[in-house]
Amino acid sequence: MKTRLLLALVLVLTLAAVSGSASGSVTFLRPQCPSPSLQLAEVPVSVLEPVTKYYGDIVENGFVWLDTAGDRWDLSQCDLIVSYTLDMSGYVPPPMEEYNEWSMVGVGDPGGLRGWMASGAPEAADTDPNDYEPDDKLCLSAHERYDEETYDATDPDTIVTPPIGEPTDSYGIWFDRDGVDPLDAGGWGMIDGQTYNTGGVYDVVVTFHAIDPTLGTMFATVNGIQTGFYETWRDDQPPDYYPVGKSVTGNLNNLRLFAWLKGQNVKVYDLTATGCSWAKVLIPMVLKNR
Ligand SMILES: [Ca+2]
Ligand SMILES: [Ca+2]
Ligand SMILES: [Ca+2]
Repeated sequence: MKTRLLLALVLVLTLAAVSGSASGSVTFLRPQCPSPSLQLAEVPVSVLEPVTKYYGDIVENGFVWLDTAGDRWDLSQCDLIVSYTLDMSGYVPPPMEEYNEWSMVGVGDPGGLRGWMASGAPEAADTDPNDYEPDDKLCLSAHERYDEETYDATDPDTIVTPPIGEPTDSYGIWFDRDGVDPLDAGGWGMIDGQTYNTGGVYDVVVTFHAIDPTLGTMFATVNGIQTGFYETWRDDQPPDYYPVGKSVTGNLNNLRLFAWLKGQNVKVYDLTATGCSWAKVLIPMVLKNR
């Protein structure tokens, strides 16, 4: 009896072994060890060499951030140069400054708008093709420091206190759309098509520069003209302070370009920026399971 039971048990075990090996279904359960897994993570990647972005034309009034949400300009890596052609030729506001609209092109950080070129045409309605009289005004502006009184940079790394000079005697801020008289045309720095006879069209270049991560400067040219201020007006000599710029504060490693066009028919063409940028990109990251 014992012999029969033993044979039956051997037979069952043998059949089980053959069946398992034939089907390949025999598995051995073991405790699972922690294993790493691949996941996508969003990280900022810097571009250390200057790159150029072309944003094209802006032909509608309104505010727009031009860089995508994850793209930022980093002044700690290199200067940012913003250029565009401003066309105010179709904009003639009523001849009182409070009716003029100011357009803006510049940079902001997550805290708000930081530095920009403001442009308007407060004197365009009152014009004389045979005399030098201002029409259009282009002035660098910073957060809560909007006008000529707050120009305070004498070179990209030098900020002076108090700000520079008498702002009413300026060069390179006011422009005449039409002609001037011969005496004015012979004055220092008077250039046909650049300071007068502009037609209301301006090639603007603004260079943003960081002194440290939160303090920098901006300098502009308009139709190739640098900005300056006289202590006492003289039409035969360059300005006493020339070129001049304006300080800018903010998170200068985290800037986005913006435009805010106001005024009927005001347009911006060929908006372009060259500088060092970083962008948030998705890259595979090995993350350890706990
Ligand atoms: Ca004029
Ligand atoms: Ca004129
Ligand atoms: Ca005028």
